[in-house]
Amino acid sequence: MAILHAGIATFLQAPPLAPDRDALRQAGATVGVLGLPYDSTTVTRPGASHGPRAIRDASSHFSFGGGYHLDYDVTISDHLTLADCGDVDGAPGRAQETSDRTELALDEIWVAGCFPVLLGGDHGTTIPGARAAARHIDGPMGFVMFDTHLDTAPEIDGEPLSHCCPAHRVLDLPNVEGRNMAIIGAHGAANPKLEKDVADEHGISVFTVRDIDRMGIDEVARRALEVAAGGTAGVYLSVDIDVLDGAFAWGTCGPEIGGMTGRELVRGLEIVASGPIVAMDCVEVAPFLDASGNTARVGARVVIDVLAARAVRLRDGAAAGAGSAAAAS
Ligand SMILES: [Mn+2]
Repeated sequence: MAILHAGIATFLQAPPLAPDRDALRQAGATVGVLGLPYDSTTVTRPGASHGPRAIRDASSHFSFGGGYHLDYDVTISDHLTLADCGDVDGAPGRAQETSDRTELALDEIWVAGCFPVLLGGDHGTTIPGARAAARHIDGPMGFVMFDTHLDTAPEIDGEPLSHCCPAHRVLDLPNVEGRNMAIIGAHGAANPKLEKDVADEHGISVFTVRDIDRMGIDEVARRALEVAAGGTAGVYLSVDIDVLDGAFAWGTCGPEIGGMTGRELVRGLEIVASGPIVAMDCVEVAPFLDASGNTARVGARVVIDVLAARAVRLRDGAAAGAGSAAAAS
């Protein structure tokens, strides 16, 4: 293909397929990409509901050569067969109904033995994503979240599925312990004291931007993976694009100065995704807040990098654990 953005705008030009176990199995899919165009729980600037389509569109810029990634020296399509399962049809104003519909679609992707990739949507997207993962893996689950915010709020004005609550809902899961949860890149003036208290009380490992300055991203990412993978059957990975400094990705609900650099995120993802990741999401890309299109492009790279890391694991024979967890459910 000469013009990279020709054809149907699926993720990395994967074939569009319904989130249906039989269709996915028939196609031999090993990765199911699902969008959740929903931002009804956002407490400030909305727009992340347009994230999935913008990320798909931006992904076309990386779609040549079967997804060869120079950093990893691997071609994604040599080891993974992607299917784009389209978007969940959310229920405007009804977060619970939307979350339930998302879990149903994810169940199909899991039962088909595919690695689920969820494109948000606001950070409430992680709640059905992690709930589905926790149901389908065989044993305790770990959790790594890249985020400027702790997102451990118990509820926001009575709404437990708010985009300020994903880490708390993960904490509520029967097979997740706070000691297996790590947050990378927290910083700044938009973290309520209550959320810090919740993280401390439950023993969540919080690695701030200052920890990254002090220890370096390699050490921070290595420790986060150790926390999440130690004694668990797999790790759920959530990436809030706002973990980056606002200079790198301003098309998001709550960008802030003082965040991670692009290089730190690239390196952090490489290390964390070298571990037993069983499902992932990339959230809070709000394309209308970034007329340049760059934030969506960064979101696409986040997913592509994790897929490249997964391809490397498969090539090197280390992903048997994650694969069999999906196949067994
Ligand atoms: Mn955030």
